[in-house]
Amino acid sequence: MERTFLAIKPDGVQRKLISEIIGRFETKGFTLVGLKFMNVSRELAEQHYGVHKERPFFGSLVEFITSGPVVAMVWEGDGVIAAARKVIGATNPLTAEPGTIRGDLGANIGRNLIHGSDAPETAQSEIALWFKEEELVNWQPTILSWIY
Ligand code: RTP
Ligand code: MG
Repeated sequence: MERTFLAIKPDGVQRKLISEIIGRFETKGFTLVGLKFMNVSRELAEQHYGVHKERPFFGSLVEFITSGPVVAMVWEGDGVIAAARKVIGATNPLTAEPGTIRGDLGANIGRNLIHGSDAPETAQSEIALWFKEEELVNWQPTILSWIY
């Protein structure tokens, strides 16, 4: 089954939105297989956002993601990579659709609450970057037969 990497960014943690955000993926029907509350080192931040290295906002992006604890997660489900991006909404919360996390709860492109992997390749590399294999829990909730 497909897996994706999601992280509640420091603004989501500071604004006490952890349960609100996690709840949206739980109630949707996806399965949590990895979860940790952690500070992000500069090295991890620079690797995670390496694709944006040449962009003007790279420095502030790294500053922000290392500014306080984040909730790093791996979620599992059919089509979860693209579906989670839909649940999250567009990068800029000001244009993100109502009903999405960013559309409902955010107001600033630099403070958009949550990260989600954007493709199968990035999901795979981000999961490997943030989690050791033994930190992931291989399980299937029995309720799954009611969803699939
Ligand atoms: P993320 O990687 O955090 O899930 O966000 P995303 O895919 O929706 O957006 P991406 O293009 O990957 O950009 C990464 C983060 O950089 C910040 N950003 N600022 N023009 C700007 O000022 C600008 N563009 C992007 C956002 O915080 C975005 O989440
Ligand atoms: Mg991205």
